[in-house]
Amino acid sequence: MEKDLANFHYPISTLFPRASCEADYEPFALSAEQVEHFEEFGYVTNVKILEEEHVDALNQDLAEIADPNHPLHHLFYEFHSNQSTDPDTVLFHSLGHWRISKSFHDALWNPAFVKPASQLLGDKAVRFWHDQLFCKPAGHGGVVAWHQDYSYWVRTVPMQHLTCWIGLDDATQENGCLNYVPGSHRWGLLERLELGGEMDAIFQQLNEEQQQQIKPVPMELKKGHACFHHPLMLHGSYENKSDRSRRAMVLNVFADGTMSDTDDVMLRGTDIRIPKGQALNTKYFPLLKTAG
Ligand SMILES: O=C(O)CCC(=O)C(=O)O
Repeated sequence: MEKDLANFHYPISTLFPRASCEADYEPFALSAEQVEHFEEFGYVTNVKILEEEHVDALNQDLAEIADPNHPLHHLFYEFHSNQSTDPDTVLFHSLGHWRISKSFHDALWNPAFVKPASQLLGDKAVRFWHDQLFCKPAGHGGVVAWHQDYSYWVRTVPMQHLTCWIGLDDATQENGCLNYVPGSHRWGLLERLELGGEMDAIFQQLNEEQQQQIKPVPMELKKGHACFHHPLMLHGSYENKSDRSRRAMVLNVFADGTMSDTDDVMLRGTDIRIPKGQALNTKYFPLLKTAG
């Protein structure tokens, strides 16, 4: 019988280095300048998270779980083989693969990820929220429209969330890398829109001053490298018309103590519920690192 890996709240393979005390995390710490950059601009980039062997293992698992006939397919929270609203382009997007693949499961506890995450959350304990895969095939990869992550997460309070985007291919402007609008994390919460829809749709919600400040910065990154962003950072990515695929894994976390603000389903595509006012601390939201 195949297992639901959500039942394991620790790494189950030897793929990633292990950290059992604060000193083990230190080699992976961000510098004070990197943390300041995050606070000022809402992001920090070019953080190495994965070695070549990790990227290879993750890409191998990705190829297996992308098959809708995979025996554990029912454990995905969401699985969109194409979330693009443009019939001529493809955007693969999934959530929940940490329950299915050992390498994606163990990547949550990778100290190269959790140490920077805890620093950017103010040295608080880090809890897993959910994972995502965003893959754009060569030639006809679709856009991810400009958006703020927290606009999809308002059922969780307070806002103390963080996103880590990790390249599983080299990401460049040609193959549709992620783009940020630095400083937009101070613009307040905007309305959520269709992720695979019209690229610039959200700009209609901005005032004139904000519109003038839209100077997107492309996050060109070598595979295995990451950028972290604030939950209100305006971000999106353009089409992939190149001859290279652009695969990425995304890890979403929040500071321990984050609570449900709804009695409805917490994660779309599941029946996972946390009563309003209670902390998200059940088996679907494992603790990844204590405060440090
Ligand atoms: O991979 C992309 O192009 C979009 C990623 C994204 O929206 C996110 O990390 O929140």
